[in-house]
Amino acid sequence: MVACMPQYNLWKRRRKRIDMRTQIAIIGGGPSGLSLARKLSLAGIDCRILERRSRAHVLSRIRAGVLEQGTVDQLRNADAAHRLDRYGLLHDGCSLSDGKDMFRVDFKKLSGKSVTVYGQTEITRDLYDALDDSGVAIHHETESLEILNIDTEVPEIRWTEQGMRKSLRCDFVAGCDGYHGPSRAAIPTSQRTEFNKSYPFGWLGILSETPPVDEELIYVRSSRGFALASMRNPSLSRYYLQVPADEDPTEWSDDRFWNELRRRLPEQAADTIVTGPSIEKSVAPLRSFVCEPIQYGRLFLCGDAAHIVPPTGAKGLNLAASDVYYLSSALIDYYLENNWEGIRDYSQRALRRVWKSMRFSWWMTNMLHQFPDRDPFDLRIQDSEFNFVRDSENGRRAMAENYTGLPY
Ligand code: RFL
Ligand code: PHB
Repeated sequence: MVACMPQYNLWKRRRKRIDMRTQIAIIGGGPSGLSLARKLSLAGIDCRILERRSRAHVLSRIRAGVLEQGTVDQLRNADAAHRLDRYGLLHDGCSLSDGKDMFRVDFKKLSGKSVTVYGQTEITRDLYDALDDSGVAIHHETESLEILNIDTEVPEIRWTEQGMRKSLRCDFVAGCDGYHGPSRAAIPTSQRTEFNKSYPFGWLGILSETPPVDEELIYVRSSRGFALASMRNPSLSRYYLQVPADEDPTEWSDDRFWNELRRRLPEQAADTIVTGPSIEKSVAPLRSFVCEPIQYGRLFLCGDAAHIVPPTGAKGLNLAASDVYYLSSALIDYYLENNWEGIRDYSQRALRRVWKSMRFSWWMTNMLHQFPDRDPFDLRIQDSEFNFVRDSENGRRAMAENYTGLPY
């Protein structure tokens, strides 16, 4: 028995759980989780972030590029927009093309607002730097995360980190863990409804260290499929092509990509393409998805954990920012003013705005892509939708108002 003791103590030490306490446990260190943490910490509310991946991995994900004015304002309020203000590109409009002709939608003139082109990777980096300054704890490479007791006053998160078991008790849980994270599944299936639409295609995207084809974005509805010419900065281009949903990106050499892009862009843009090696190439599926409600007990979902839009309207990250606005305001009102109203109504308030962007992204996607199963009637309607935007100032105004962001 005595001989067994050291081994028993070692086992006990290994099995021992490290217990922690915070006000808000934030699951997921993407844009939603990081910006929520920043806003809460500035208001003096204690929080911790639990992120499944390493910081380097999170920072290497190339995703969104277009920010609504409201998103920029949120980042400024969070004192995390110094680099954005310096390097972000203000765009007062964008162009639409049918593959031959091109017309401009003047956001500034039609809606009084602009958008800012600034990569999600940069936003994430800025938020990490800001959080380092405010001393918020971020646990990386968390494994086997479990969300417990969300319908009680003391929810608990358990996980493993570097082989150690950890537990975090909290007042509230923010599920900011993206579409595939565990938060949404913690709401019992009987208590949530999921609305789903998938599209029979994906986007093949590349990033290339070449100057963009134009000063503004060009969305193209070509007979060969949709194409988008976007950018990150004056010497970094981002291009997308509509491809079948199950397309293998390794089937696309750089030359094949550039040739296809040239065939889809209108001539005036195709002639100015500067090609070069791609530094990233991947296929993203397109999906519209909403979970209702996005709160249950003391758990609140934010961003992609709650909803997904196809990227055509550039709304995903912007919706994450509006969810964070509603949730951070609700939590701040609760802790600072003892006011429960925002917490009670979070799902309803956030989803009212989500559904409007859901409609816009679905509408842009429908207007600009080639659908394999469309009949001649559908095709004429699609033509008319595009022609209405081209020919009617009110059509373009509606697009400008939605694209630059509806009010919170
Ligand atoms: P994220 O970015 O998916 O972050 C979720 C985080 O949670 C972590 N996680 C976990 N952590 C702990 N435990 C677990 N078990 C976990 N499971 C997951 C993940 O590792 C991750 O770090 O969600 P978030 O924060 O809600 O942010 C949403 C945005 O990333 C997304 O909406 C946008 O990228 C969408 N999007 C665009 N949005 C725009 O507003 N404008 C655009 O121009 C735009 N372009 C795009 C896009 C998305 C794209 N793809 C790849 C889907 C273009 C593309 C191609
Ligand atoms: C991007 O630059 O990645 C981008 C821009 C506009 C979109 C989608 C993606 O609609």
